[in-house]
Amino acid sequence: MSSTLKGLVKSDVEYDGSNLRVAIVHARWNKVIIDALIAGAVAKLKERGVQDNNIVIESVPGSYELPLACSRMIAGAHVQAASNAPDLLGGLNFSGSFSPPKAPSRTATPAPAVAVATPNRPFDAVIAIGVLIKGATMHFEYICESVSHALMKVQLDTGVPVIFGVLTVLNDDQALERAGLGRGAEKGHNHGEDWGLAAVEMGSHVRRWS
Ligand code: DLZ
Repeated sequence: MSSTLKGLVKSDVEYDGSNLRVAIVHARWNKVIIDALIAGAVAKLKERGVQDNNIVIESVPGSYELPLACSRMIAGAHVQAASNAPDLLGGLNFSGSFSPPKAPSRTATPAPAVAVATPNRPFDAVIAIGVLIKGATMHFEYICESVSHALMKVQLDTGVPVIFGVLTVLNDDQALERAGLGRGAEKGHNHGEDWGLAAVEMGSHVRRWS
């Protein structure tokens, strides 16, 4: 096996995503690059068996909005899941600023015995995708710093993996190369693919650890 000094080493395990539910929340700034990153992430989610109806995609204006969107999507899915399928929440811990899930309504559809591909199940992982390109002012530094810290806080507060799919680059070419759209002979590597794989791996780990 060849060894590389830098970059991600492929896992020996092929994680199975067939029973996972994953959200992708993306910014709309720098949309051409964003679209390629989303396509890369979705391709790898599907390759690992995540079903179409278990991939939920939402957009927000810019990267600064990503942490709140991730937080609310995680909380919202838990609340919906609680009212639709209470037993699916059995093993989950809530911490931080979560309000407790709503009590299930008496008329709710009886919960399935086994977790299956259903809308409203809690998310096993969320991928936050944004592209921040340095400009002439300090905007970039402030947004990068606050977004990265806030996304880490969301995953630690909720216990749901939040994959850091935010490119923080110095120019357009760096962004294009990291989305597999490089303008030179080398198109670069689409990091969205890594994020899709990371979501399945972390979603699987957290299920096992819960
Ligand atoms: C304002 C701004 C700037 C200058 N640059 C970017 C960027 O490169 N990538 C990105 O995702 N968003 C950018 N934004 C928008 C902010 O993230 C945010 O949407 C606005 O400040 C509104 O809160």
